[in-house]
Amino acid sequence: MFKKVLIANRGEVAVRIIRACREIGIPTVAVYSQADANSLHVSLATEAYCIGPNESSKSYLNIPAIISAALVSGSDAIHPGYGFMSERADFAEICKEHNIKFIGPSPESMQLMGDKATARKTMMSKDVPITPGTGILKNFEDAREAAKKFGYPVIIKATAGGGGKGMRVANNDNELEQNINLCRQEAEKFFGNPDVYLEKYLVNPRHIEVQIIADKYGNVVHLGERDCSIQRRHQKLIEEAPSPAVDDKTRQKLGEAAVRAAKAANYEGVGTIEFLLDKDKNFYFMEMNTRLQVEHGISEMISNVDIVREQINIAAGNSLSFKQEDIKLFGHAIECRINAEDPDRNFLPAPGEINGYITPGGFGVRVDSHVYSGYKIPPYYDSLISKLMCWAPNREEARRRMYRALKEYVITGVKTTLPFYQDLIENDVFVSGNFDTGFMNTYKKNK
Ligand code: MV4
Repeated sequence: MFKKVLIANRGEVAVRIIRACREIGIPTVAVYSQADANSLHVSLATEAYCIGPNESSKSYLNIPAIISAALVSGSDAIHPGYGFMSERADFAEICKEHNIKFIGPSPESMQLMGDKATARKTMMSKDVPITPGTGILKNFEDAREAAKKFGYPVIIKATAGGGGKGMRVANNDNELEQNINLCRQEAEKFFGNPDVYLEKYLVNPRHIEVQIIADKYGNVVHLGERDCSIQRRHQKLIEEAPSPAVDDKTRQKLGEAAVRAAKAANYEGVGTIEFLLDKDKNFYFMEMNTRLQVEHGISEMISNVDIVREQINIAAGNSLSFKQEDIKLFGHAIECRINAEDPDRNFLPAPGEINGYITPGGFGVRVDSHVYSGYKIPPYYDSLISKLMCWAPNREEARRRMYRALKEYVITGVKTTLPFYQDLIENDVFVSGNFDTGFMNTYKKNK
């Protein structure tokens, strides 16, 4: 096992990882920006190093500072959490050069999945269903012919994009030409790679993702799916596991496809295969997230697998401690991402000092957070305060437990999204479970 693990992250995920390390018995190293000196991850870790000023670019994205902290502290592994360095193949490579284990997949798997056109080709070769689409576009004529074949609408995607960045929908030939040009310009500017390709555009699908875990010996196990359809501008708001739209047969097929996808990428570690699901229960590979995800906790609740503990174990070279047939999914879990944002002002970030804080509790309730009463939410990073997760034997009981927990939760001093969720959780469409990625476009708060 590792001697010491450095956590190259902040906030609730840093706390989550420190807790897992402590339970395994590994000393931890926190790194923090000046703005985070009073953050919980700093006090919970065995040691802590300030790695730079407030801005992420000078601290949590500052590779020389992070590597220096790892070397000075004698850390033999770095956990990147999510965001920041978590999907940076170049960072994983630098870790390797310094004999530090990057807790995640190899730089090669990250690169393969980071390029969407290559990822699609890889999936196709392993019979993982993908949406009808093209390879990298060579000229406009090819694009127009492909669009004619698939039928409008089509979506133009930057091969270097992902998570909703670098994509545009086109409804006719005119929009196609315009949007290909815009998409190429943006892709060049943001990713340094102008390559784009086309896919047939699925209108309001569900976003379904499958959690997988792979060890370095080629064993891959999935933990079922999460439904993340309720999102706003590609920010997930509420997630649940299992999906109300996935029956046992579809779950089996999704799981098997996800395992094939991970094997195709020669994947090691924890990862997520993202699919779109249409009304006829057809699913299509979208992308693979080669990191621990924010919403991993709801999969933990229904599978009883400690995903972060398992992730660290695998990175240390151990084999998976269970087989697919050992995984029995039980019950239903829902997560609300509680943010310091004003839901009445278009979710405008609302940093500031939390002056009162009472968390909900009780059976089946979990709150993952780095905040406390008196904590000042800095304006420099994302505004996640906590993840409130509720488990129950079935969806309706989990939903009612979530309603109860949301009503118990007190956060004062800053505006939060708690009232938004208290309303959403009672919404008829949400109650029915019959929603898709278009949900937030039609959802209106009825005051
Ligand atoms: C799509 C799509 C429809 N058709 N691809 C957005 C995030 C990225 N992972 C893929 N995305 C989409 N790709 C085809 N061929 C619709 C989306 C999409 C979406 C996907 C999941 C959750 C929310 C979304 C919101 C808008 C668009």
